[in-house]
Amino acid sequence: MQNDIDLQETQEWREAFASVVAQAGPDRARFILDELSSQANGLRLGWRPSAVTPYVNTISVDEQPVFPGDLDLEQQLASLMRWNALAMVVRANRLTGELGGHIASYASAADLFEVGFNHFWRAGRQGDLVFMQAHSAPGVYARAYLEGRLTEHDLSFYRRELAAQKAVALGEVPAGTRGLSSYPHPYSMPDFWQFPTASMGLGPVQSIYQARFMRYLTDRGQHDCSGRRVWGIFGDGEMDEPESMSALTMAAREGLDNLTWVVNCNLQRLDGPVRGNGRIIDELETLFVGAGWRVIKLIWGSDWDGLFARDHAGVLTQALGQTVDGQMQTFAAKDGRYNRETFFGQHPALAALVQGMTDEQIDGLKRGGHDMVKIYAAYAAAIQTKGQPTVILAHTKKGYGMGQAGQGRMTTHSNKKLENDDLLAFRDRFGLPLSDEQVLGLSFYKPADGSRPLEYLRERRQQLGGSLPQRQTDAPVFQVPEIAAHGQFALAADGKEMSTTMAFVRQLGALLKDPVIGPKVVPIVADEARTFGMANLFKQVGIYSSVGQRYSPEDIGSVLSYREAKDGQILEEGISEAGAISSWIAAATSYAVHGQPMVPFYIFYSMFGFQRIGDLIWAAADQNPRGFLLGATSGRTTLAGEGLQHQDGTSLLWAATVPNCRSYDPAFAGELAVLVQHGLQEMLEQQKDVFYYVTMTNANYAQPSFDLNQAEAVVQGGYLLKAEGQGAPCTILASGAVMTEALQAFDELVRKGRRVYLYSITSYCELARQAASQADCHLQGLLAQSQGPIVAVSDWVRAVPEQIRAYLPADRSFTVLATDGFGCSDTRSALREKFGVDANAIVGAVERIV
Ligand SMILES: Cc1ncc(C[n+]2csc(CCOP(=O)(O)OP(=O)(O)O)c2C)c(N)n1
Repeated sequence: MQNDIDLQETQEWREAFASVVAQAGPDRARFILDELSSQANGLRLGWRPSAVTPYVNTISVDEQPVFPGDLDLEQQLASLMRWNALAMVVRANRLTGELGGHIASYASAADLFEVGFNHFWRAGRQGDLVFMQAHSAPGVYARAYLEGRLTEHDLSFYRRELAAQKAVALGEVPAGTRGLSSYPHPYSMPDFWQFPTASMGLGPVQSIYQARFMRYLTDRGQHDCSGRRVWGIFGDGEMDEPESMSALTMAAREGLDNLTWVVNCNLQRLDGPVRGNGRIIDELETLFVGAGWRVIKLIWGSDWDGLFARDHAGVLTQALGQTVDGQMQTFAAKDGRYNRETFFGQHPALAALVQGMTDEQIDGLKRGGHDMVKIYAAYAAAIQTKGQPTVILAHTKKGYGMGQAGQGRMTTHSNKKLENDDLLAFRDRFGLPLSDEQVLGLSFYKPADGSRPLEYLRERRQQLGGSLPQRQTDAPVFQVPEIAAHGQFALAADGKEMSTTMAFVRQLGALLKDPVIGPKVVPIVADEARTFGMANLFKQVGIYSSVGQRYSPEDIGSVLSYREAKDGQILEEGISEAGAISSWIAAATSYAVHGQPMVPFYIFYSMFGFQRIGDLIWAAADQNPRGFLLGATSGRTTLAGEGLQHQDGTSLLWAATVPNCRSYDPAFAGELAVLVQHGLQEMLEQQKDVFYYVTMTNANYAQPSFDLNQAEAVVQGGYLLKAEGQGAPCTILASGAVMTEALQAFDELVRKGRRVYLYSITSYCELARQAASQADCHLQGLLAQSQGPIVAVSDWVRAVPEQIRAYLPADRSFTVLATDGFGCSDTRSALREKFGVDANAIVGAVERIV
């Protein structure tokens, strides 16, 4: 900032501008500023307006709507939530220090939650999608308790899901009592939590794509979501996650005014301040404004209004604007006297502002995120915003109300135990109707049924459509067409050469034409559609764009023309695997979120799947998704020239660790067709909570016709492909891309006088899972059809085939040829020779054994 070299001139400009605002109004004032700005740009002054506005509320006192609720009652209720949440965590940790839990986060966010719950967040299938900060979960449970959705017994099993089951079995607690999961986990509490947020950054990115997917469903005429909104309550520290920031511009570009984020800026994360030497609210304001969001700063509570009104010289705004967050945190931790001396004592004009206020009153000055009236004003403005998403930057104190024990303390995040004095002080601070005994015994508190507070709470929720969070899973069943309708070409391939990727794309094209299932299919790509030969779908079904196509594409006359359309079906997410999987999650959970089943097929470079966005896949699994992940160009040696960053030899191992993911490595188009058919039936007809990860490759080779009698075996993990020859027996297990090597080895060994059994193993994972759970398993029956030592060859790491070792007959030796290590750039044959997975290596391995 330059020094003012002519104070008088500056003052004249100021006055002139003030008079424009006063005489001609804000529109004219904005116009003049735009004009001046464009003049400055024309003169190349190198000037840009700052994206940061003063450290005050965006919504002025005059713009503030009247608070429509019973403020006293809502504050009382919030205090009860605070207490019950705290008691739940402290109780669990008195029992055993192992359980963990958080108090300070919800303590800072309680009012932000309460205003949402009482006035904005609508429940039900036409209601809102609310992403709730994970470590504020105790507060959400506390509310469910007051609403009568959870019992005192449930609360006493916070973070003890297994103990609750045992206690019920032993009759120690009433039937129906359940443990409460640490964080929002739909998998653990399927009728309660909707969206997992425990892995920071994944809630924010998913919330954006959920909002966009609602637009997609609406624009395509699949389901009207136009009345629904997405809300997200996130932490300011969480904004450091790359995923949190990854789709901000997309949300603005798509004009997602159905999306509101509330970032709880308590200025602290786990270890300490989010920006000790800076100011997170300013930083986020710049970022979000730059990305195209509306930013509403909710910084100060109502009791500051008078101070600002008297601050004619702007010293208060200036002093606040110069206080870094580390210092602001210290002000939160210290008492009124310290704040008077250290903050207001900086300048006589500041001191004058609080003259007449007691230290207690100074201590009680609220930050905006603790003032329900201000919060209501911000939320109301957010939902009226048109054409852009909104973020509310809410200033709060971490550990609000925890006094000496935690408010603003450096260590408050992990504080889960409070001393007796602190508990009593908490009671007094929030005026809780609890005796000393109840406080020290950490009794949960619930007003009597029929009492005004509880009636009010229930009325509010009734008005908003019922309780939240709430997950529903009922959805219509869709009839899947016969496999012949979309996979006949693969079943009767008759030696035709093609890759499994080509086969899949052809099948997908056919499925898209099915009158029932076709519209439900959601093809998703992250800028690799051409790589996988999907360009024909651009024309066939179009690429979704909320604004259609505003240009004439260069290839307009081509049959493969790049066609964007408002009712386009493909989600082309650009180079964002995090975005593409988030879209996939939105589609794969649509049956639960909207009661409208959709079938997403996300086709990606296999290497950039589990390895790149494995945690999002894990978060997806938590939501019981239904859909297909297709790892194209998979395998360590099949992608040839691309080198070690592209050659995927591990995803099948990752996939095996995800319980509700069925992973497959088909070798032939017919197998792939069967798997897609079976997956569709499981998801759409039987409504099973499963999702599929299926590998595909780009190697062209002869595809045999497929005998549908083997379909069930393909699904279970493998089948005997062929057996020939006379002589000493041997068995080869092969899958996916290296099946071609196994076929060559097969011929060679037969020629050399061996009896050879060749299996196509479509899933080691499925074979092993079944073998681990039942003695009479598919693997056992399968191997009974063959004899001799077993050699497994895989384009994946050794650990993939090794999954079945423990379940093999004791008299059969088992040798694994696999591709552990880094890939490199060369031809397929060179790579297969290097890793020892080519036909020669298979023959050699068999011959070495016997
Ligand atoms: C990906 C990931 N990394 C780390 C954590 C552990 N963790 C849980 S809460 C937290 C701090 C959160 O700070 P902030 O977002 O500011 O929220 P606050 O609790 O202050 O409201 C951390 C690091 C996590 N849950 N997820």
